[in-house]
Amino acid sequence: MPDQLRLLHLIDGQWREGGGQRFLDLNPALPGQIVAEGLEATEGEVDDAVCAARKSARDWAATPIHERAQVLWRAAELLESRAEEFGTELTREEGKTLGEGVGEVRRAAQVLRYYAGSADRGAGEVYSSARRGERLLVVRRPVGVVAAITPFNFPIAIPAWKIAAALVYGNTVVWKPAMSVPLLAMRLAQVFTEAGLPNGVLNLVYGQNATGAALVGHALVNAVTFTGSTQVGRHIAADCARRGVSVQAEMGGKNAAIVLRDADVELALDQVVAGAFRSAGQKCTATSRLVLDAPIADEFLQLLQRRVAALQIGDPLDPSVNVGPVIDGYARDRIASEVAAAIAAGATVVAAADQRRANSDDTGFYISPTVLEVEHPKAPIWEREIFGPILAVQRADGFAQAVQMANEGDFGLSASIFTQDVTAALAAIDSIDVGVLHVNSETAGADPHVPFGGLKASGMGPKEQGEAARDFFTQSTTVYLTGGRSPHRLPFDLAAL
Ligand code: UN1
Repeated sequence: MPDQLRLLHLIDGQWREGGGQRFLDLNPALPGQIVAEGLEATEGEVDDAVCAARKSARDWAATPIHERAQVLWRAAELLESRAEEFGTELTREEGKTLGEGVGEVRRAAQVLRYYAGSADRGAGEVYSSARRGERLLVVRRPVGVVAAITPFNFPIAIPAWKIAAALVYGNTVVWKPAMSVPLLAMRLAQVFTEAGLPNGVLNLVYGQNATGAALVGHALVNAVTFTGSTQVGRHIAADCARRGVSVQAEMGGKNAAIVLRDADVELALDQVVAGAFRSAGQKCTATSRLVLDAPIADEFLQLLQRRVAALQIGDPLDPSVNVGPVIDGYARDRIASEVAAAIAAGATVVAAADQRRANSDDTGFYISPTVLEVEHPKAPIWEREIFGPILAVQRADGFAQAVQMANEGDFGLSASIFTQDVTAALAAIDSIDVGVLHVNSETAGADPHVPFGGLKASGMGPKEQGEAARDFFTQSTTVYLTGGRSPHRLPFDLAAL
């Protein structure tokens, strides 16, 4: 069992110190505070991890899926029983509020249970044959060794939905988490080992981009699952395509909420505020654009201004805080400069939060939730992913223009439409180019039993979660099955039975 503050790699079932550079896991609300520390993996250690995954792949694939699922059930129970403890650690290293941190650990448990349930679901398909005495089967087999690269913003939920899916379908995994959230990575790996996962089936290595490159470029890796920026995702996908390695990349978003003139304004306000500012806007599914139907725009902005002004910013462990810090100083400075550039280019601040909690430390990486109205349809703040608590607003003249605005730019992850008009909702389904559409709810959120992922520049390869996960984490073999005897030479008369 690893020491609380020491970040150890998990390689072939052994908790090991890395042989590389020292790294620190810092609290973004109190940057002087070290949450945990460790040493990065060397390239040799990445190789050890991949070789361990390769070595254990055959046995794990041959283990009945119900036994593999048992490990997931036990891991889910362990997560559930430690949700408060791990949720607090999550908040300390990532900065989302404690409620969100604990909620995310519980969500990870729910994800594990969903995949454990795969053991009792269909394992392929059966088709009729055009020939007598034959059946056609489509069976599913594991892909082999999966490399998982995960982002900082969901330190345990995203890893859970990649790793649980990979494992239950019989693959082995080498995982490199984002370097700002290594502690929750170790916690998830720990619960898997405590739940009885055999050595080498899940391996965990910490490191920067070079470690990620050594992992995804390793000759023994068969598939890569990635969540992060579009730039990195496309780079990985191109490299994988060259080598014939399958890849799933879940990338950026610039997600619009459309509020039509007939919407329930209070509901829309609640959902827009939650979608834009929970997790300090650091979700690829966050609401980062608001399209207001012109007749209600002034009223909506006035009410939004009040809601935003009431948000409490500060240490996310304080239960009265609504918005914690962003992940690090680099993110804070980048977001601040995007906002300054937008204002210099003509955007107007229509709402901003300024309620800093007294107990929050000024060195924390805080960005005030801000709503900016933009006039120019091609303004960078309208099209670029900012990944912070920043909401850009435009006014539209009715449904058609609103949809056009929501579709602007390269991304196509999620969108919301607020309306009570079924005709408009149905038209939205066919005309908003996104992988996830919410009608009268916020743009964020992803249930484990349905596909999750984006269109356009937001996604590449099969989607995550639900049955879509099975498509990525297995490969199919089509079997033409006959009994080996000609129908004329059966030892009985089939027609007479
Ligand atoms: C959610 O909206 O709850 O990185 C999940 C992200 C997405 C997951 C979003 N891959 O924000």
